[in-house]
Amino acid sequence: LAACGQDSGIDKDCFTRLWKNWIHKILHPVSAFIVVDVQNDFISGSLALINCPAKQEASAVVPVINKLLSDVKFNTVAVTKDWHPPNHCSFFDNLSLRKLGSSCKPAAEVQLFDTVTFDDKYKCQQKMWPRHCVQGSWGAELHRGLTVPNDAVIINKGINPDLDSYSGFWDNEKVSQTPLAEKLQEKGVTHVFVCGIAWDVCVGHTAQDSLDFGFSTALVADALKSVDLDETKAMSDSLCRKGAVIIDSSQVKNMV
Ligand code: VGL
Ligand code: ZN
Repeated sequence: LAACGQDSGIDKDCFTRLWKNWIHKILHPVSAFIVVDVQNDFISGSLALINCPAKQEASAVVPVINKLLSDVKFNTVAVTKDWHPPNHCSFFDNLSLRKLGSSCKPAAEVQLFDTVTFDDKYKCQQKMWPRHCVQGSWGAELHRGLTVPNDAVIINKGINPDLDSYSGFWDNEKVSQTPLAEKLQEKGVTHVFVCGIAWDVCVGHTAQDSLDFGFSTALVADALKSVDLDETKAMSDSLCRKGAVIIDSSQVKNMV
């Protein structure tokens, strides 16, 4: 086919584009593995999932992810990190730095894990989390047992002090994008496999945006841990309605 492309009189760049954008995609899935927020704070730090309603041991995702990284030849591996500045709007202990929206209860009555709105230019809803994943802190480091490939694309998110970013692609208000979509598109990725922490928060929102960008999207069930099981059910139902599939890590190899 490549030879035919050169001799057929079709312009070479045109043929290369045709190949990359259509023929190769039809013949071959191009896979990306997105590992979401496998960071100390969610595993044994300030926002450890074991202390959240679902009481899940988040470190259990690490060996499952490592096995996939060694057994499966993904075209691209991306690793996201929640990477907040100290004055981030999602931190409950920063509440006094901001003005609450008029429909909110008084600041003195707001509690950890409540949702508030700020009287700022975004006016978006924000859940109050404990201080977590502060840039450069131990809690923001990836779990030491995770084997991150040398060529992994590292995506830092939640950097804007005034906006949270659950997805690895976009902030919560879709004001700005991380480089993730561009990196995947550049490599011709067709199929995305998502895993990590937390299923019902950052993993779910990442999968959602992956679908919106047009990638076939699978969630690797045994490499996911949740904050809350009701929220996980709602997230999972919503993603499945949009075409996501939920698979077991043992199935990944046959889909790449
Ligand atoms: C996350 C809560 C706050 C997550 C990030 O990675 O799921 N959850 N920030
Ligand atoms: Zn966060």
